[in-house]
Amino acid sequence: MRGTSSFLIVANRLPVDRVGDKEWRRSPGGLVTAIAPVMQRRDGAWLGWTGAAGEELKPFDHEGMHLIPVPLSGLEVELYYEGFSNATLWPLYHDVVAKPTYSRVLWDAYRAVNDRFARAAADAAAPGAVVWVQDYQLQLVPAMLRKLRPDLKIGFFLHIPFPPAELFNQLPWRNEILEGLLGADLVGFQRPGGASNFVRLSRRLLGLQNHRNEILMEGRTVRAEAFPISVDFGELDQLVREPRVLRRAKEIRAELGDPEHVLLGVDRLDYTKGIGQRLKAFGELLDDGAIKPGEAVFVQVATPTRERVDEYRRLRNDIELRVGRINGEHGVIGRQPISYLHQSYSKEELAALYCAADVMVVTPLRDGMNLVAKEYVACRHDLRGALVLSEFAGAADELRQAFLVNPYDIDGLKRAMLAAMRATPHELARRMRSLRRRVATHNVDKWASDFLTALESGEGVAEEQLTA
Ligand code: ADQ
Repeated sequence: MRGTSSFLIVANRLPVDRVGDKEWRRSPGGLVTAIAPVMQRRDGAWLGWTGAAGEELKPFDHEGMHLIPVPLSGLEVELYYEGFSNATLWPLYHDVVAKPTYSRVLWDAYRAVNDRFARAAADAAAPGAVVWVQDYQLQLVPAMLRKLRPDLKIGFFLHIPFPPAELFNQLPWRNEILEGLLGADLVGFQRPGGASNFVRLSRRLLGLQNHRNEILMEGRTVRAEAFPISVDFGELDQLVREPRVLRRAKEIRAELGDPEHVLLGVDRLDYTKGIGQRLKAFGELLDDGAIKPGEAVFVQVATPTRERVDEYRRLRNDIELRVGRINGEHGVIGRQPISYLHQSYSKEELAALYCAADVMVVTPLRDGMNLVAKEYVACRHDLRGALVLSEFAGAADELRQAFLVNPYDIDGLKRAMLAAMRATPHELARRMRSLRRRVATHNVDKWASDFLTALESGEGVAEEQLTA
């Protein structure tokens, strides 16, 4: 069977969230923003899960995008999504900052769900279509899809880090994962290090030959390359020039008691993000008297995420305990040094928070890229504001003028936070100007078009070379 879509995105989730019972809303986030115009231009479709277990829906259209739901049962959500994706691959690919679970039951579910996605993609794609598979939940799809539809051009992009051999080799199914990815014509990573880890592992574990970043696989060439993802710079830059956003930013500072310094963290509540380390550093600055009570407020926005995975429940308790302890020790009636918000916000409210913050603190222990760092930069056309950034975030490769830190080094983190608070306006403007130049010229449109150009310019397999 051949479908009709000449451009297909395959991702764990569809790019929409449900509002109420029947309505859909486009999900926030760069991926959708970057890809929506390409989808509209090319008669594209997006294949993914709706987010509700056990739901079987027919394909539907939303804001010019054709959406094809792939169903997942409650058990599959538990084993494939919360299990193999988020309790095995996620911690393994993030430097094992939490211990990965290795279980054959989880692996079987991962394989079965990947197979379902591959079959659905094979049905939806037009002859010779371009199919772009996204992220760690679907690493087996490229090879499964190629087997069903060798006529397709298949790209894969990994949003999280790709680990070195010392870590990847722990995985009992390491060869299967590599073979799955090698089904693609182009495998994209956030950093060059991820691409070279992949090439090296393909050589060592599968005995494949390569020429630089090109791997020879069953007579085909698979390219591995870095494409650092970014944000919609223009959209954010416009948004923060709106008077209502600036008013809201002023209001936020007033609500916090107009302290001299507002520090901000914005993350999914994930153990890779180094939230505990940054709060510890801030708490110690208060303990040491380096920051006077009332002089600085730390706003930590921690979006709820993966709440059914044990490690995430433990993390939430740890963070809340730490916040409670610091506020208990250093707060006064009606004023607390940490404002902790376990909530999601609209793009506009986030933009106002970015404008209200003097110091943005981004301290992941490991992160594929980290879009929050780039969003902050895009929001600071006033050239004020300092970015404290972990050297273990992919974004650190590009944002060299940030205050770079090793988040495991609490003293170093304290020094960087103080330096950021005390920097002169001249120094802040110098740093921010350079950061903004980078994000403005390397925005998310460029990421998508660089990837697709590389995918489509690669040598394809001609239809007549194929045997049925
Ligand atoms: P994430 O781990 O989710 O992404 P990040 O890149 O920071 O991390 O993206 C988070 C997004 O969620 C940002 O756009 C941010 O604005 C938004 N967000 C965070 N908290 C929010 C809140 N409270 N309310 C509303 N929105 C909120 C994964 C990888 C990253 C990689 C991206 C994209 O882990 O390393 O940068 O994919 O490839």
